Amino acid sequence: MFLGQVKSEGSVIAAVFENGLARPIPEHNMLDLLRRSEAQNMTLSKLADQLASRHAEDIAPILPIHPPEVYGCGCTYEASSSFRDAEHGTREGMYAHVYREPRPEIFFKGTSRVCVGPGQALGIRSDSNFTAPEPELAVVLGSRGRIAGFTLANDVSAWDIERENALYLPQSKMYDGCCALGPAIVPTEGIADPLNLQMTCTITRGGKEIFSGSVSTSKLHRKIETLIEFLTRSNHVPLGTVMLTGTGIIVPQEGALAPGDMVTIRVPEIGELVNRAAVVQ
Ligand code: DO4
Ligand code: MG
Repeated sequence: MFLGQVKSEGSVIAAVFENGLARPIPEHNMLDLLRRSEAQNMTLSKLADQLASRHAEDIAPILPIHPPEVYGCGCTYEASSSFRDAEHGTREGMYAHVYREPRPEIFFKGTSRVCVGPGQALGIRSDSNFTAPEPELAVVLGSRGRIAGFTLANDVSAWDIERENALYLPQSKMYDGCCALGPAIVPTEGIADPLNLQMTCTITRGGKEIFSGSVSTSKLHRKIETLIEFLTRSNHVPLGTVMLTGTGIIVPQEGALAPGDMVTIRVPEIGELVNRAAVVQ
């Protein structure tokens, strides 16, 4: 089942997506639905199916959830840590250390304010010359770190700013439009093995593909439960928090995002997240 949100008569409401159409869930947004599924001890899929209108409408999906908090995990794939060590000018092996050690890298990515949904503009900082998409599997958390579902994320980041100095990481990671989520949330019960998903990413410019990459989530070097355990240690994240699990696809400098570029991230079991890049002034 594909769950998400739509805009209807000026309000954001949850919906079930089927065959390109939406079955709205009146009087609930995705956070309400999550809360209610826990209160009623019912799976998200069962509750959504029970509450969704029988009448399917042609309404486009928007941001599938308005997360109160978003976190990113880093250097969880070898490709990300070795790329960053190779190009970074500061401490040798800093990223390999994080890849290897039991404690993962986890950073605050922002709130729903910086998130964009399918079809919305991804941000490029006005002071960055090398902003890259980071295609990632994202986990939607219920209360007490329970996995409620999975979605796709683009942890778009200003790599030149991160490269200049490691202490600039928050500026490379957090700004308007820095996190795309969607197109839908697949409830936990709908993904047999989150560590066996094939992810692809393409960037097209003027209709021409300038980058294409892929990775299997089997290359994720951590258990998702371990990432959640560190995230929620002494940090009681609220229901609806989204955690990005790190990128395994690295875009070369030639693929640095330019305004108008279209970024597509795809996992067949979750869908296709498509966003156009735009400079944020
Ligand atoms: O330390 C830099 C961030 C790494 C990251 O976001 C990733 O590996 O996905
Ligand atoms: Mg990332």
